Amino acid sequence: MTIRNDWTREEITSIYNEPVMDLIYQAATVHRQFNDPNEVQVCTLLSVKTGGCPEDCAYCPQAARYHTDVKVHKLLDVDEVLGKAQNAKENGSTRFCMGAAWREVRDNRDFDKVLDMVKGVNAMGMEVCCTLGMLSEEQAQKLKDAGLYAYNHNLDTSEEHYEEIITTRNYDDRLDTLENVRKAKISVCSGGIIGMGEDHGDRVGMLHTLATLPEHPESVPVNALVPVEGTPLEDQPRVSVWEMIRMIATARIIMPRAMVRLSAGRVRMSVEEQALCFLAGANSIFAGDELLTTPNPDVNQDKEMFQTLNLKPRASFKGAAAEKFAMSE
Ligand code: SAM
Ligand code: DTB
Ligand code: SF4
Repeated sequence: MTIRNDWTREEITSIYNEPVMDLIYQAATVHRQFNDPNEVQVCTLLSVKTGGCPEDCAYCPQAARYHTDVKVHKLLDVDEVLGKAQNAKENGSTRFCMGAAWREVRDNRDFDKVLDMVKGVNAMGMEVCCTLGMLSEEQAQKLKDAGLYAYNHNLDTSEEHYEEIITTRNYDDRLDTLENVRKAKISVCSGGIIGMGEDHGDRVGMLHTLATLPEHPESVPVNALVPVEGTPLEDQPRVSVWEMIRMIATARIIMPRAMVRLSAGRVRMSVEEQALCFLAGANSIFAGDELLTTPNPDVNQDKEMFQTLNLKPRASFKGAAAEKFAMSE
């Protein structure tokens, strides 16, 4: 099977709409051709700067304009972050992702601190990832020079639905940042959220944009909206697990080498439901009691799930990204 960047919307629509059993079977088959289906990467997230964000992303508890319970916090100290990274490593994580509630990176002392965090985590031998908002080509290069392995920047939804969710920036801004990340030879992590009032066509549209980029993202997070009180999307109904499965399976089939990450929303899923997501091609989770600001399953519950399903934690620097990008050291 070859890697294709010329998928049409129609092709993706017909995959997405396959009967569930056929869809899972096809995704599982593709998954096995490219990955060890019993391996799941364990990653840890840390919010290094929380809340007070000027953007208006309708899903986000960290936007300053919504009244949520998030505890606003300025940028953490480098030592504190490195301590948490060390903890994450000891708990089996092989990727550490630092998030900041910024619209964009600015060339200031906070950015210098983040560069130090990146250096420190890279020196621990973990894949280091950041999600800091929009980024220029020069800033991407600075992060690369500090040892950044991956950059997360989600498309979140389709281009058509984007303005229903965010008005303070547009889809092209997002795509420009992804291009800047690519140019700096940083591994690209980009996916989205379901359950924000989009229709099936929007989901297909987002997957189509990702799968027809000049190169597929090496990492595609699939999030289920975590509705947070105080945000415009607080009353959105919960998405069914079958919709998560359709997203994951379709992403797996059209971007076979990507890491497909079962991201936000696990806290409301049973082990059985998560197992179906792994069968459909998800091969990564975020572990730890919190994602950035919202709850995540208990670490011990996840350890038990790995035992029950005989899953092996996946090592760092493996797969499509590792072949393309320099490893740590
Ligand atoms: N400020 C940066 C940005 O927007 O790119 C980085 C941090 S932002 C919190 C990272 C991602 O978290 C968002 O793109 C979105 O996909 C996800 N996210 C935020 N709030 C969420 C929620 N309530 N449910 C699911 N995913 C969420
Ligand atoms: C992604 O797609 N999901 C993660 C990670 N990338 C940065 C973040 C999910 C955040 C969920 C809401 C919160 O905890 O604040
Ligand atoms: Fe800010 Fe990112 Fe939240 Fe949007 S998603 S409000 S940019 S922290």
